[in-house]
This record gives sequence, structure tokens and C-alpha cells, in this order.
Amino acid sequence: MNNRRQFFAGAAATMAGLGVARSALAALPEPVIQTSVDTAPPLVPNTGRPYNPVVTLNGWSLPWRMNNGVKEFHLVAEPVVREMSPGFKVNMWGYNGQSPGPTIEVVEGDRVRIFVTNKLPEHTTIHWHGQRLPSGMDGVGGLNQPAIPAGKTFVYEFEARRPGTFMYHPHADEMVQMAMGMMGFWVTHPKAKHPHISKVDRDFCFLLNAFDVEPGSKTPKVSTMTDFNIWSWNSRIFPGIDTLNVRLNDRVRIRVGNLTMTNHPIHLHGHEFLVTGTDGGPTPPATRWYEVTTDVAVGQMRQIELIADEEGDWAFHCHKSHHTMNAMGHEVPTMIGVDHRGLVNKIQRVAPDYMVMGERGMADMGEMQMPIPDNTAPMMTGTGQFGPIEMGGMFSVFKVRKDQKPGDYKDPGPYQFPQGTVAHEWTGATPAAPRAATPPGQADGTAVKPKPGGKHH
Ligand SMILES: [Cu+2]
Repeated sequence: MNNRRQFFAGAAATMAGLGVARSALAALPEPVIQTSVDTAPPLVPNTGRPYNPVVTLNGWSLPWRMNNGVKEFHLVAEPVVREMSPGFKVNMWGYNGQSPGPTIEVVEGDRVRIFVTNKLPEHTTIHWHGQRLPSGMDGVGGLNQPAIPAGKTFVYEFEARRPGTFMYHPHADEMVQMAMGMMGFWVTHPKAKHPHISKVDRDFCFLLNAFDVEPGSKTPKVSTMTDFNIWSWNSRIFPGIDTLNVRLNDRVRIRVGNLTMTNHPIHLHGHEFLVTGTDGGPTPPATRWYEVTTDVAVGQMRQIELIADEEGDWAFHCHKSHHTMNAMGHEVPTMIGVDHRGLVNKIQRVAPDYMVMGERGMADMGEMQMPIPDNTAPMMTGTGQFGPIEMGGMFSVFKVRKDQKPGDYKDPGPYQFPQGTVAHEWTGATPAAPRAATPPGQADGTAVKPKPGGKHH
């Protein structure tokens, strides 16, 4: 955190310096590069219109400079190495040192100028997903502009016309560049009190993204269209995703954008939330209803809001169960109920390391220290105070604490459960389990035929 504070202090000082050096204003703003994968504290604006900044999970917001009333940012498209979880590093393409790129925060009505320097080995563009802007600023290579050649800098300029939750990503060799991690978040804050935007105590954001990294390799496969194996939030996987730490009774907003190739039902435990914003901006209050899961389809943004009024450690995850696993092989047969007595011993005579997986389910794999290739994330991992959590991928924890200080985003550690409030083993007498009555016509109880088999997905 200290490095981070110094980094922001340094960035602010640089911007202030540039504010007085007239000759420097003609030059490009110095690009700010991020080396840490930690969640940066909110970047409180010290120039331009005031707003309540967001917190990007395992990410950061890009500092800017004011130049004659225009907010100037400098993005650098470049190869990066992203640590997706402790010890698991992947060669990606991103912006300013990380994938995803930094979050860009502006205020409705701001004039925004973004310099984009291309340090990739091929051309690129940036599309400002969801924005109202002049057609020539929309970033589709070939359609709206010539692509930015390797080594060149282009400039985009437009007014942030409506408040809301946006994303940015290349629109040139798009499949490859997004498969390599090129994307970022954009938030346009309202310039005044907006009837459909409430003031919140904490405002989190992250992108859903996915990669295909073969176990033991370090670079995503870029020809993959649907068969991704690493499901991430901001290019991090559990237990590498930071927790969302809030104070009891905080009003919390969480903004999610989906730049994967499939939908993700995002599920929060212990609370109900409202979807207060979509791709099109804030939703009118009369259209809102309470949910505990909201589906975020490909290319969509959703912002949810809730009052964090239940203390505890609450799971927060994608509800597709294979999206909370890492590097899952697709060729694992279902072994539940299969009797291999005798077989393993025979195989081990010729292959001493042979193991049979999953005859009691797959939970053993969360604990088992199986040999895996170097630089491979374990399939299910993360440990809680009661043992393995058996989750990976798109999973984090929403931590509600009454003593979490306002503005403090630090992980408060595991929840101290009040005595007697944790599910525990029952040691009294066990009541007889009631059984369903025998269906009519099956009096002998043997007439249940298996349904015709069929492949499922
Ligand atoms: Cu998912």
C-alpha cells in the first residue's frame, strides 16, 4: 500500500508540475505504469470536477492531467505479464503495465482526450464501448479510423455525454487482442445529483474475462472461440481476487462488465440487490426488482446496489460451477459410484503414480496436493477458517464488518462468528428419515426404468 500511495502522490505531483510548464503541455502526458496487482485505493480527484471514485478489484484508476479544461489520459498498449493468482503468471497484452488496463474515471460533460501509444507487435485501436461520441472516435479499425500501426500514437477526443458504466477494448484483430487480455473499465460519474443514481459508500468495479492457458504454458491460446479454461475477474482468479470489504450498513454499488464469450450469472450470498444500471445507463427505479443473481451477457454491463446489513463472510461468484474452477480438463469422466477395487493395484504395478479421481465426488481434489505442471493454477483452491473452499476462477468474498472504518478497503481477515451461529455436527438422537410413499402401480418397488440416456452439456 505504501508503494501505491507514493505512486499516486508522485503522479499528482507530476500533473501539478505539468500544469505550470507551458512547454510541457504540448508534449504527451507521461504514461503512468502500474506494477502491482493489488487493489489500489480510490483515486480521489485533485483536479477537474469532484466525484466519488470507484475501487477497481485488483486494479487501479489512471491519473490524468488537465490541459486548458480538457482531461488528458495516456494509454499504452503493450505486452505485459499478469500474475493471475499467486505463482501463476501469464504473458498477456494490456495497457500501462497490466491486464486489464487502468479504469478511466471522468465526469458527465468532461471533455476527454486520450492518447493511445501502440507498443504491440501489430496494429490496434480502442473502441469506447457504450459511449455516445462522434462516429470517427468509435474506434472500429477500417470503419471509423485507420488502425494504429505498431509504434505510433493516436489521439481520441470526445465529451463524456452520459453518466454510466462503460468499457474499452480493441476493435482491430479483436478476437486475438481480447483473448490476450486487452480491455479496461470506464466510469462516467454524474455531474450533479441524478434522480436515478444514488450516492453510495463504496463503489466497486471489475471486468469478467476469460483465457485459454494450457496447463504448464504461459501464453493464452488466441484461436480459442468458446473453450476457455481460465475464468477471471480483472485477469485474476480465486484465491488471487481481492475480497470486497465493506462496513455494516454501507450502501454498496458493484459494477460488472462482461468481455468474455459467454454469459455469467453473478450471485451474491446473504443479501438482495437491485440492478440500478445497465449498458444504457441508470435504470428508472420503477423498473427495478430484487434479485440475488443477475446474468451479465456478453458485451453487457450491469451495476448492482445493496445495503450490506448482514455481518459475515459472504460468497460472491459466477453461478456456472465450471467458472469457479481453474484449468479444468474437459476429459474427466464421471467416476462417482464406480467401483475400482482391485483395478488400481493392478495399474500401479506398471504405473506407480496412477491415481483414480472422483469416485466419491471431486471434493478430494481441493485438498489433494497432486503434482501439476509448473505455472499451473490448481483446479480448486483457497482456504477458509474451516478448511478448503474448493473454489477457483470467478469467486470472491463480500466481507461485511461493523468495525470496518469508512474509506478503509483492507481485508479485515476471517469473520469471527458469534458463538453458536455456525452449522455443526449433530450428536443427539437422529430422527427416522421419512420416505416417499410408493407410487401407484409400482407396488413391488422394482418397476422404475432408467430414462433413456442422452448426452448433456
Ligand atoms: Cu461465469
